[in-house]
Amino acid sequence: MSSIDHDSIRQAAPPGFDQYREDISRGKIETVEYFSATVGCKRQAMIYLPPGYSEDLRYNVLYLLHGIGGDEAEWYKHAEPQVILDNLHAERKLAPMIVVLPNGRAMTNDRAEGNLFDPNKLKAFEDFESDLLQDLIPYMESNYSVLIGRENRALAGLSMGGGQSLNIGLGNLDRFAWIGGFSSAPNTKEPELLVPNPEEASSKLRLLWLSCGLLDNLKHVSDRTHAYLELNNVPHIWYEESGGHDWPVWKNDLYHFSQLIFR
Ligand code: FER
Repeated sequence: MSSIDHDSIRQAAPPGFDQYREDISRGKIETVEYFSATVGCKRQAMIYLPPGYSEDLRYNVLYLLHGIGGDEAEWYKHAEPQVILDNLHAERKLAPMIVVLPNGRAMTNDRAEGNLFDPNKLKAFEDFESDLLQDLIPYMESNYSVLIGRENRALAGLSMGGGQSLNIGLGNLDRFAWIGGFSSAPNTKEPELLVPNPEEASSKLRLLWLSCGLLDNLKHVSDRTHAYLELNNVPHIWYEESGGHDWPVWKNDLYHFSQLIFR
């Protein structure tokens, strides 16, 4: 983390970062189904394969999580991550990586409908830990050409997915070395529970990213996490950005976070 230039990261992505460009190589987006023993049914995830994806190589994997109002297609529908990532690959700014967009609501009906704050639905965001670790990651590792070390796995997400990424990632540092919380929601554990052993976390993390829009009503969650990390000397990127609880912020986060991982 010490070699990172924080000030150059904490700037808005350059104009055009999310605009479709002609004449560049493109990745592929596909939807897969995997059996979840956690939930007891088939579940869906979307997958971005980078330009030139080849079974002859092995790839890092970023698991990128959605918010309370979304599902596995939320990032795709609102942020066109494949455009941002294709552009970055064209500029040679990304390490080879597959990006997986899971459905973080681990329950039989995992659609974002009805009362999104229903206790069963909130619990499903917690149950996703088992779905991710026991079902989806093994599915990816047996069906795609992926690297399987902790340094080859990143976990990030927005809002509920930011809370999930911090909770699951920091709770499983043997599985993830690169972790990002974008505008993390109140499902984020209290700092003392999130990082009970600051020294261990500091030595294992390759990147811990915390960001939030200055106009976001949930910013107190990120503030509290950042304050604890600061106090306990856990290296992390802290990025207070313009904007609210909204897509321009999360697209900007994806632009920056994706360039920092697997380095
Ligand atoms: C809450 C407010 C917002 C909460 C979750 C959210 C679990 C999630 C917002 C989002 O994902 O966009 O009190 O509690």
